[in-house]
Amino acid sequence: MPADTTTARQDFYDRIGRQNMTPLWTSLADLVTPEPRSACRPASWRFADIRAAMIEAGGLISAKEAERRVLVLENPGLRGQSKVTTDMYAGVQMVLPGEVAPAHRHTQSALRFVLEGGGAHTSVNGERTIMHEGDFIITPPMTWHDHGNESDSPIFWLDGLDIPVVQFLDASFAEHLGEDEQPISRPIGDSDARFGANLVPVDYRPGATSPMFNYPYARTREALERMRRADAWDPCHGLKMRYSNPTNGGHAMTTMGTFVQLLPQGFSTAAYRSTDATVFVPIEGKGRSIIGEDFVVEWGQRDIFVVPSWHRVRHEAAADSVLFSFSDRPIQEALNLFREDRGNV
Ligand code: 1HN
Repeated sequence: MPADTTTARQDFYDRIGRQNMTPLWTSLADLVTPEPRSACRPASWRFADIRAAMIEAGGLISAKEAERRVLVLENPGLRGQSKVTTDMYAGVQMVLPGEVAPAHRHTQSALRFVLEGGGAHTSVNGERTIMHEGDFIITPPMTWHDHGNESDSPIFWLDGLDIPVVQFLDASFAEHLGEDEQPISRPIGDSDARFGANLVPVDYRPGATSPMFNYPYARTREALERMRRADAWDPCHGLKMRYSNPTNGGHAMTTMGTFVQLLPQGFSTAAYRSTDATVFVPIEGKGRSIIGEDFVVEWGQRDIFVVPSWHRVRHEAAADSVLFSFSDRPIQEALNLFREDRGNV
């Protein structure tokens, strides 16, 4: 290209730039890529490291002063943005015996996955539930929620929120109740009684999110154990289940998909990739996962790792293992953007 053309173009770009215009032809190839191209990287955290840092944080600030004492898990490719993937947030929260995390509500949806401890409670929209290891608990948009720990040991859980999605949409609203605890209007176990027995109140009409808010691990684990007898292993997933809204069969929440899978000892999954970047947490077992070309995670119980969009993953279970995971899959499905590649198995 002649030097005068280059100069003329640059001069043009500079002039239109002052009018808030820019040429498409210089950036088109980066805007519309033939495959997902993400700044999100494969990543992993050892629970032992998170736990030690959390105990240290416990000596520096109370749950109440912090409002939520959480260590944010930041994707190494997205530092400074409070993102575990491009559009999802994750953190680990600790509540010490006797502490409370005061009541508030916001438009962001939250999930909790209990990593260690038990006997603490969380209250959501007027109902309290007791948290046990492996329980999956949801906090739908604008539901009041507060946490407290009456047990004699610290409790740790994984928080997953759709913060980057809500941020992108400029749709964040939040309120403090001004009390540590919200008023409780229903007994413990009420939503489980109404919606957890293949029954619904006669005039109930399904809403956007699940009316079940605690999916106890004891029941999840039992279901997986009973299913393994059918010996119907999926080459890519082992035995993988999706947490559902029992009233309409959809995802438990509108923005975050949540899954649990059993990989028996010695099982190696076939390579699989999908467009939903996924956060995994083994709650039982040990093994390793190979992400993309060469990222290897040796994982044990409660470790956390990230598989970015369209990166192949293979899991190898060295012991019977149960993996919880979450992603933005409901959003991608709703927008007809979800894609997966099972490598023909
Ligand atoms: C939140 O409300 C909780 O309620 C945890 O436990 C983490 C991160 C960002 C914004 C709100 C909770 C959060 C959060």
